[in-house]
Amino acid sequence: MVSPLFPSEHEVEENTTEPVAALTATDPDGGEVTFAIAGGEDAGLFEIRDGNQLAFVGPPDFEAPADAGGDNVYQVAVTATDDEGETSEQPFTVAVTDDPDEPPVGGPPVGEPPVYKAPVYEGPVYEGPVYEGPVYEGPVYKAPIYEAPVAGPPVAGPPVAEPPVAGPPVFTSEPALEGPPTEVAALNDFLF
Ligand SMILES: [Ca+2]
Ligand SMILES: [Ca+2]
Ligand SMILES: [Ca+2]
Repeated sequence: MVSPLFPSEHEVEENTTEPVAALTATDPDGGEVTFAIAGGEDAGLFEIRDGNQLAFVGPPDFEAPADAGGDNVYQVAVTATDDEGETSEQPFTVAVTDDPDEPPVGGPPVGEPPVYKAPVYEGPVYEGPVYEGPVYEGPVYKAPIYEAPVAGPPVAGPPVAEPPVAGPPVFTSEPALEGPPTEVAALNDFLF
C-alpha cells in the first residue's frame, strides 16, 4: 500500500518557473513510489519533473489566469503509485499570487525608446454625392494604324552633268561668200 504524506495546498508567486511542490509519499512495505498527474480541472497545466516535482508547464500569469474559473486557484490531482501497483490520489490546490513589481503587460521593454505612433486622422470625411451620371454609349473612335513604308532599294538620282569637251571653234554664222570680203572669204581666194 502507499500513503501520501504531502500537503495538498500551495501558494506560489506568478511567473515562477520553479516547481510548486516536492511530492513525498511512503510505502510501508518499503517499495518505490512514483508520481503522475492524474486529473483535476487544470491538469493540463501541470507536469511532474525529476520524478517528484509538481510544476507548472509554463509560468502562470496572475493578470491572465489560465485556470478553470480564472480565479488564479489551480486544481490538479496527483497519484502516487507503489511498486505493487497500488495508487493513492491526492488533490492539489495551487494559488497564484500577484507580483506587483513586474513590468506592465504590453508596455515597451525597460530601457528601450518608446515606439512612435502617428496620430490617427480624425478630420472630416467626404460624404458628398457619388456621380451617377449617364454612361457614354456612343461610337468609339478607332484610328487607323499607321504603317510606315518599308525601306526599298536606293532611288537613282539625276544624272551628273559632265563638263563639255572643248572642240574646234564653230562658226556661228555662214561665211558670206558674196558681198564685201571678209577675212575668211579673202583667205578662200588664196586657197582656191
Ligand atoms: Ca503577470
Ligand atoms: Ca480555478
Ligand atoms: Ca502582477
